[in-house]
Amino acid sequence: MSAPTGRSSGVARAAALLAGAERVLVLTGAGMSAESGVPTFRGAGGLWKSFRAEDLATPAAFARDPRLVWEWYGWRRSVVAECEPNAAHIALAGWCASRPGFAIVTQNVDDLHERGADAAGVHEDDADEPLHLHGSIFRARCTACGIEDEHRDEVDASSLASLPRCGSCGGLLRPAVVWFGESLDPDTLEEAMSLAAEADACLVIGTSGVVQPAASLAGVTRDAGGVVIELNPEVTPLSSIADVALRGSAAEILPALLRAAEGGR
Ligand code: BJW
Ligand code: ZN
Repeated sequence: MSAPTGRSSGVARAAALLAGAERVLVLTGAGMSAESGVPTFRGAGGLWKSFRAEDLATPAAFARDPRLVWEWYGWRRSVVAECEPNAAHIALAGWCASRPGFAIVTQNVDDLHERGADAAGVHEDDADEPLHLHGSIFRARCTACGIEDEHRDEVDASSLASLPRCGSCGGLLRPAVVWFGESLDPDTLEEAMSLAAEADACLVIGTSGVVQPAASLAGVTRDAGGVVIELNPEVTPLSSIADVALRGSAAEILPALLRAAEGGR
């Protein structure tokens, strides 16, 4: 039989690299949730095609018009709440469970990795929570005292007076996400950087690889001697450092890739 070519050989090579890895960092971006129905940011149909980041995803935008920003996040929360984890979230959660060296670091502010773990029947003691580099759309932080907590209540953004307020000090709450120009939570970033440096493999799924510092994690693994595997239908700036680049969708390719990796252990 001749050697496999094209996508199947890419999957086999990537599976072999994953099967040989003790520690794996899985870095996910908006493409991971695209097949669940969550809009991505860039590219055709992306949020930044219809909305200006400067008006909605910067501290200055919130200072200028918190009602507008909350209205947009309220809409996005309702979109995510209607979505279900896809086959990629579920397969990934099952694969990472009970493997202490495997970690998910996500740029996504949705909760589909967590719900994917539920759908895969993963017990919460068996897997680390994913690290959310850019925060969570279902958490809010007080702009006055800094207290942050889960916040899933529907937001009434019809007026300034109706916006959510801090239960402790009465200050205005804001979405607990990381906007452009804001620093990532230092502990979360430090943990992600350590995981990247220690990883034998960094599996990068569904990110355009243009937003820093998240995009630099794959390079940290590579510089420390690990391999990089990219899964994305498009070429990205990270493709050039990928040992294997799999071109296709996360829900289509990831379950098969992880099954193949499991078989090779
Ligand atoms: C599929 C698929 C399928 C489709 N299957 N795949 C160094 C150099 C240059 C600039 C900077 C730098 N350091 C900092 C900056 C500035 C800035 C930045 O990076 N700008 C660049 C855009 C130029 N970074 C910051 O401001 C960060 N803060 C920071 O660094 O603080 C210190 C500092 C401050 C100021 C100056 C210097 C230092 C914070 C970044 C915060 C990003 N926030 C957002 C919004 C979060 C909240 C919210 O959701 O509302 O995070 S922006 C948006 O982009 C969101 C995402 O997490 C992030 C990344 O997007 P992602 O996930 O890659 O999605 P897309 O849409 O871009 O790509 C989707 C991909 O999926 C595509 O490739 C598709 O092909 C693929 N795909 N379907 C698999 N089915
Ligand atoms: Zn407060």
